[in-house]
Amino acid sequence: MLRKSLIAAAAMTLGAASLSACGSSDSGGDSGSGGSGGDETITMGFAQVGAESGWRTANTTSIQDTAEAEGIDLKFSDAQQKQENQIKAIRSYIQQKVDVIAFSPVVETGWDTVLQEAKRANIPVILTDRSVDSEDDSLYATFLGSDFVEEGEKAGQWLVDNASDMDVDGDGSVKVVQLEGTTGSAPAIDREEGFNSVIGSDDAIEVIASQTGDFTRDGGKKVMETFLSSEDGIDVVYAHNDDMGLGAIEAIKAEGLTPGEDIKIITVDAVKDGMTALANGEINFIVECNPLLGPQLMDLAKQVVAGEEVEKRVVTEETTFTQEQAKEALPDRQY
Ligand code: GZL
Ligand code: ZN
Repeated sequence: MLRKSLIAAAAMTLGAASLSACGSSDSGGDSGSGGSGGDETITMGFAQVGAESGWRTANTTSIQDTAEAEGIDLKFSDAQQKQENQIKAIRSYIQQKVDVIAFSPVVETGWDTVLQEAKRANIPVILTDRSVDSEDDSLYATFLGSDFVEEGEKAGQWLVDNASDMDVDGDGSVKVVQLEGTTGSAPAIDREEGFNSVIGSDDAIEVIASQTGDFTRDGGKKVMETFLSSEDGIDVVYAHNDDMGLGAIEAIKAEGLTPGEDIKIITVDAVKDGMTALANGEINFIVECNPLLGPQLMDLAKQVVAGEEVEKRVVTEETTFTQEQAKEALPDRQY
């Protein structure tokens, strides 16, 4: 469809330009990106993980709004956090001969077969948000998303830097319970790895229990209820996303304890509800994970469809928030 003619056009332009700077979109004439030169629009098939958290909702809104603003014809599916649904959606996009496929892999493994089908169909694939563990990186054009290991390191570093205030029960050790994200997902694996790599420098800090809450509020609440009845001396909760942290807050309050004081809470994402709890003192620290990937995704899609070279890895910019910083940032938060 559009892609083949654009690549042919790009090749002719490059040929005509012979040795001059190739591929740069300011080389005059039709840069080959969808929609600017030709009159056809780019069709993108996007297979989303689900709608499990505030982060995911903001991510979906960013993708849909940007596609509309950029005139990209977006086919969108919600997999309800099931890998088989994402694979079905990708196969349907291959059948429909879309120009480009993008998705956020719910877990890291099990993608090679369907990605090889896309490759055989000559349809480029962009990974967004989460990555795959495939050995063959020719199966996707680029991976746009956060560095989850770094997010875990930032959470761990704040805990180490503030350890003296974290032993709430004064028993000489900072006992942490961990609410893990979806089992097998890149953010869950990497946020645990990054966190452990930093807290290992302080013997007083130990993770006494860890279980998946599947990135949902209900999951976080149920697991925290279990921890509160089975573990003694919990000082800190480390939740892989705000939604599970907010669920933990409900469980902590139901025990008659004060979240943020009797039990300290560290989360990742910085969505509005998380930032509100942080500003109110119920959460102690949040590591941001930026969901607003729409603009970068659509730019990358145009370059990929036009046959231009793109970076294999595009890391999203993000920061961290203390309670004070949350109070300042909240009024301007987009999500
Ligand atoms: C991280 C993203 C995670 C969020 C969760 O980029 O994959 O999935 O941290 C979401 O809130 O459910
Ligand atoms: Zn303690």
